Formats: sequence, C-alpha cells, structure tokens
Amino acid sequence: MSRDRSQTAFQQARRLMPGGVNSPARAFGAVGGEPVFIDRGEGAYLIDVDGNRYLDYIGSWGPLILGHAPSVVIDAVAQAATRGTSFGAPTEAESELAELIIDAVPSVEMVRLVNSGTEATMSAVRLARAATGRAGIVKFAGNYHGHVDSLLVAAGSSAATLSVPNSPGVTGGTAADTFVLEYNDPAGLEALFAEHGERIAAVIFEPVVGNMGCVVPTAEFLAALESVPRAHGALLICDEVMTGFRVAYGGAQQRLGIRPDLTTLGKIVGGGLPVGAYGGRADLMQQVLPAGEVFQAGTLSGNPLATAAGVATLRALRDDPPYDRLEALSVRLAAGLEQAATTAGLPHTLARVGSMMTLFFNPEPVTSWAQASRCDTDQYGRYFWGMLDSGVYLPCSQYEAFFVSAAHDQGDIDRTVEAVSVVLAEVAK
Ligand code: KE4
Repeated sequence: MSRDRSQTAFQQARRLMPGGVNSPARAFGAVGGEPVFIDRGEGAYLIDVDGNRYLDYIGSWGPLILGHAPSVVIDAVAQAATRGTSFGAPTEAESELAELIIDAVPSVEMVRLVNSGTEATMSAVRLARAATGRAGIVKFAGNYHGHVDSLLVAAGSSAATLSVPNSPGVTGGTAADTFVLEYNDPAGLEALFAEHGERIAAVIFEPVVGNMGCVVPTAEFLAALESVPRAHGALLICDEVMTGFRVAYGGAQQRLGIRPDLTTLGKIVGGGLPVGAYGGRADLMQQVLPAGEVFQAGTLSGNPLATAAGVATLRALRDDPPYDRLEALSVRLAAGLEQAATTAGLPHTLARVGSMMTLFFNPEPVTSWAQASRCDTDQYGRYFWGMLDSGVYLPCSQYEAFFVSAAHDQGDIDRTVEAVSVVLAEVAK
C-alpha cells in the first residue's frame, strides 16, 4: 500500500500548520507514523490521495452517522449554496434545525446554535455560572468537552481534587474554579459537594464517554449525577456532542432516562458541517443575550449551509431511523472483535453503546480513567497499523470511540472481522 503522496503532502503541511494538521487528533501521534491525506469519502469508505480505499470507522469523529457524502445532505447543501452562504441575519432554516433538536432531545426546551462542540460547552458553562452566581465547575477525568480553557484541566495532586491546567496557556486562576473527579464514582461526587457544594455552578459530563474510549456510566453514578448537584443548587450539563443522535435519536439522555438542566450538542447535528448547539430549560436559556444578559455570539452561528446539512441529517434520522440496523451491525462487529481478541489470547475488554464502541487492550472492564490509563497502547498502535494496512480506518488512539454508520453493511462488518482476526494474531506474537 503506497502512501507516497500522503507523505509528500504531510511534509508540505508541516511547514504550514502546527504538526501539519488542524486538529491534533488527526496526527497519528498516539500510534506513531504519519497520517494519510484523504481525497474523498464515499459511503462507508475513505479514499486517500494515493488511491487507497479504507473502510471508515471514524466518520469524522462522529458526525457522519449517514456515511460520507449522503445524497440527502449533499443535495441540501448544494441547493442552499445557490442562494448564498451566509447572511448574518436570521433565516427560517435555523428555526427548522432548532425545532428538530427540541422535538428530539427530551430535556431541551430552547436551544442556541453555535459552530462547534467547544463553543457549545463553553457557552453552557458560562450560562450555568451566570444562572447560579457561582464559579465552580466539576468535570471527570477522561471526559473531553472541547478546548475550553476552564475544562482543559487535569486532576490535581491534592486530595481536594483541585485541578491543574493540562495545557500551557491555561492559567492557574482558570483551573482554580474547576474540580476533577473520577467517572463512575458516586461517593467522590457526594464528598466533593459536601465540602464545596455551595460554590459549584454545574457538573458537566459525557453520558456515555467517548474520549477515554467508550465508557458506560453505572446506574448509581447516573442517579448521583441527577440528585447530588441539585441538592446543592448546582446544575447538570450533559455533554452529548458525541452521543447526541448517535446512541438514540434523543441521545444518551433518552436511552438512559436522565434529565439534565442543559445539554450540549455537535457533530451529527451539523451532518459534517460546523454546527454546535446548547440548550435545555427555557428559564435558563432565556437568560442568554438578547433575551437575557449572558453574552454569547457568532458570525457564522446557524449559517445556511451548516443548517441545511444539519436539517437534512436529522430529518433522515427521524423519518427513517437507522438505529435498529446500526445495533445489529454493531453487535455483529463487537462479537467478531471479542472473538478475534480471545482467539489471539490478548487481554481485552470491549465496551459498546449502540454504534459507538472501543476495544480496550486491557484485561479489566474500563469504568474510569484510572483503568483506561493502564491500557497497552503499544498493542493498540500495532492493531491500528495492521488494520490500516488491511484497509480499515480506525481511530488513531486507544482513547477514542469508533463508530458504525448507516452506510456500512454486513459485508463490511464481516470483512472487518476477517481482517481483525489476522491482525490481532500478529499483535499477540
Ligand atoms: P468540537 O469543538 O471538536 O466540535 O467538540 C468538542 C467536543 C465536546 N464534547 C465531546 C464529548 C467531544 O467528543 C468533543 C470533540 N470530540 C473529539 C474526538 N473525541 C473531536 C476530534 C478532534 O478534536 O479533532
């Protein structure tokens, strides 16, 4: 499999952009080697600039639940483009997308469209702080909510779970208002609120984690998330940027039966174009400018092309839900992966919710970052490259979920299982 043109492209890109990429997730840093440059996507497949075809399980890190270039989306975007790309003025398409989101997501009564998941979580945190008059935010290790300064923090050394910046440029002052706990630790949440409850504005969490690999919440943890913050006057922010419209049409909150105060969305709601959204209780959202006084703005928020892609995508998911078929394909794939790892004698666990899943190179079930961080990432790297050379495009990190799309079929799944059986046998040597 020649990747000469990708290598040339990468050398050129590295002279122009930091690390040659516009998001570090794409740089293959966690698995070594150099990224492939993509020429086009077709259904479940990516074709790189050297003409190699890959069965794609990333789907642009989640947005492409319908696969690459679905005609419903391409036609909608092309049609919208003939009328102009952006007006900086309200359009009816924004109301269409807002209404689709409100009708789908149980806890969302009002919504504001932005341009990314990061903008959504940043704005939801600001709103929670304004609505409660408090500064403290609680997040969980291994949960990622975009590159928001106050959320780019890691568990601090102190037992008080005070956090420390985990990026240069994030100030100690910013980190001082953020607490980091272990996911799936109800006692830790209760203890933190017992000590600091009166200064906490909100808890933000991934309802099914994708960003340390797929990690499923326990019922006890979900119960604590719904009761403990509220007992102390704090809000619950459910970050569904990855799970929204992925694990169910109504997101993880519909599947798990939870009701947060605010929800953040991204990825699928834009159908591959830049859309984020935050929404929830009307009494909270009415505090956002110009209805209220909490500032948030954006030149291209709700722009006609992105809303056209989002509306087309959500209508397709609403009118012809793919979730049962995605479940059947995902069950088949998960069984194949587990069988291959077991036959190869590799310690592993697999976590899956709907069409998002992760094969962990770890003998223990992964329920928090403490376990996730003990995965054998060298084995993962060999698995990644073996699959890539077999024409299967998996996330370039153990700590990312991967996805089945509606464009995948049973033949794709079976070819993937055949490849993984050969690759994992090699990894085990
Ligand atoms: P964006 O700003 O990248 O649109 O969304 C940030 C975000 C917020 N919340 C959750 C739960 C997310 O998963 C993300 C973004 N996810 C990563 C992949 N795990 C995006 C990939 C990338 O950064 O390139």
